[in-house]
Amino acid sequence: MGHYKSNLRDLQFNLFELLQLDKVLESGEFGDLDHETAVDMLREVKALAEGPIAESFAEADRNPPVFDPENHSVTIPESFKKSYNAFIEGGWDKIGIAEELGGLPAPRSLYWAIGEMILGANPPVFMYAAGAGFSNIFFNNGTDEQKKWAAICAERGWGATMVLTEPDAGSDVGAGRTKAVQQEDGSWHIDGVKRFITSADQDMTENIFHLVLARPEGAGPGTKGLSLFFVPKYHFDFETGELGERNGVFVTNVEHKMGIKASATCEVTFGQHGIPAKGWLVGEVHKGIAQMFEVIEHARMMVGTKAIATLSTGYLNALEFAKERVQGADMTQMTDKTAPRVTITHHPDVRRSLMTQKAYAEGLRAVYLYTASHQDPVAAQIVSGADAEMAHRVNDLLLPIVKGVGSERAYEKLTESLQTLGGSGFLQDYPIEQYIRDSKIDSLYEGTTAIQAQDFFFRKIIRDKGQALAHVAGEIQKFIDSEAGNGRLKTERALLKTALEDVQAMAASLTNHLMAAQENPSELYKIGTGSVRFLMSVGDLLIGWLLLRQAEVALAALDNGASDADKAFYEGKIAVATFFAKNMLPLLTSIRTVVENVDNEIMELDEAAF
Ligand code: ST9
Ligand code: FAD
Repeated sequence: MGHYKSNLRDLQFNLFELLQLDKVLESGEFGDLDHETAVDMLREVKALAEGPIAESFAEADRNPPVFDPENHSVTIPESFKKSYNAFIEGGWDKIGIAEELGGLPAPRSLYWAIGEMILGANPPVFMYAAGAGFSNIFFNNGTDEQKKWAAICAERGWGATMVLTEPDAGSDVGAGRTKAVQQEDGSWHIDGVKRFITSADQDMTENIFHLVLARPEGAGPGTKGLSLFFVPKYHFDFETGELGERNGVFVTNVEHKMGIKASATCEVTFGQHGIPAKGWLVGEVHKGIAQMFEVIEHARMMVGTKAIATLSTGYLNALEFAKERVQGADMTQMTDKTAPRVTITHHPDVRRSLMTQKAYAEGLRAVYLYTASHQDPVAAQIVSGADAEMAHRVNDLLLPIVKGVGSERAYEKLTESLQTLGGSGFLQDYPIEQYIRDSKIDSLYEGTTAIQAQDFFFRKIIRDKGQALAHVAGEIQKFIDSEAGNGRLKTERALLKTALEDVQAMAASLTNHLMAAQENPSELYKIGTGSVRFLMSVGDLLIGWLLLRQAEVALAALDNGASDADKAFYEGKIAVATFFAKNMLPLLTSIRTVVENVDNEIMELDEAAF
């Protein structure tokens, strides 16, 4: 048995019992795709993920890709190539991609459920295989001519990258200095050095195309002055796809990292090795940052799902260990030295820890799948009554939660998974130390948590005039006011009500600072100080709400006579929702107090005092 433990039962529960995927499929929006096919796909991916995809997880971590500085090339370990090929040969990289590119349209919730299992088993497989997804975005944004190139990229299975970051332009993408100079033939020469570029070289695909942000000569400052360019590693015949000369884009370093070592993180130099780095303006329009954000939105969803997937397998590994490890006596017999020794699942603190891990793993899974349901208008209508415009807004609102809260909570709770194993958790004999190393990146790339928190407040709430937030809060309020659970979830609904009020008070408090900032700009600092706490609090509110909705479904299933095989699953759903409501939601009241009392003392403090 490999390291990866999927949770197909919970995925199916979310998709079919909570989010009504059957109704979405019956809408006809996704052609012939029906319940049986969707379930078959999930089962097949589970087997693939737990088998060949997971197989190289540890091996490629211990023997990561090798960089050859002379040839500017990266060699991927053979073990990893097998995992990658297993994914590609199954055609899984084409799920959710336009039919014109050889794809199979699928609901986003199903797409991300499949993604979760691959990302939990071996995240870099999903990342290297993102070429088809990138082709899809290039296809959507390209000129008619470029759409043909996108089809070639997808058909020939080329790798792809997103190229934003520079040594002096990380969070502040608009500080990028890489420039673009237009040529007489309509192409552009790109000149500059980018760093930290994922998958910028590998020896698994015949070509790689880079989507690069660069500043055309004379363009203005900041992100709005950036344009998006298509820059292939090898030139190719635009009609046949046949490869031509090497383009002047070279990998000039590969980083040594804490985790996701199988994923090559590269410095990429454009146009500085005697050959121009030729690029083409995507869509022939200078809308670089908006176009790149189409990629970023998918990538943020991917990062959050990756983190959540890792927490889930971390929890299930910890659970398996805990059920077998015998240590100490039952607490009620702690003074009797002859008392029988018990498995550690008998100890209250181990149970507290396991239930915490379960709550965040399953709660965050519900959050990302609820978000994914708002990426298809037809699904959003069924799930929350949102029309197409509101669905878009809700997805925008929830992306920083999936990414920011998913990554922070997963990393934090994975330390609980490791703790469950005691000293053994610290060893490489078990996967959890690698899970922790591999998941730390999730709160960093694709916008750090601070950036997610600011995006959430300023763009997703204030700029949206609170519309999406009000829609989601309305759904939560409906649940609070309902008779969900037939009287059996009363205490929990009361706790949820307080949590909603706490979060609304935090939002009001931050909004007051924003208004006060018109008079006194330093009031903005208070938003900066409180925004991550606010983001995390909204995350807990959503987790609490969705777990309780799951408990409602579980109670009904038990009332209707669930099978023996399902009984424990449903009981677990009720228990975890109650646990979260009683143990986590009340903490929001104290965070509310902290947020409401944020002052500027730390901003006024001399740096020397830190
Ligand atoms: C990275 C990659 O870290 C790591 C992993 C790579 C793995 C690759 C594999 C990926 C697989 C997944 C993809 C597969 C695809 C599947 C497809 C399947 C079909 N939402 O606020 P302003 C835009 S990469 C949307 O003034 P500043 C908007 O156009 C590096 N758009 O910002 C806006 O204009 P307007 C990642 C947004 O102050 C304009 O930007 N690096 C959003 O100029 C300006 O907005 C980062 O993420 C949004 N939320 O710049 C950088 N926000 O307002 C993090 C902005 O008119 N830093 N726009 O609409 C930030 O995000 C900064 O806040 C900043 C600030 C750069 C946006
Ligand atoms: P900085 O921006 O310097 O941030 C440092 C600290 O300051 C952080 O804690 C941050 O939260 C904080 N901070 C910065 N600005 C603000 C602010 N305005 N308000 C509050 N806090 C702030 N980039 C790509 O373009 N393509 C890739 O494929 C890619 N892959 C990556 C893979 C890996 C393994 C890594 C490590 C990075 C990758 N990146 C990629 C870059 C990644 O997106 C950046 O590292 C990230 O955006 C943060 O930028 P930075 O590292 O320069 O940190």
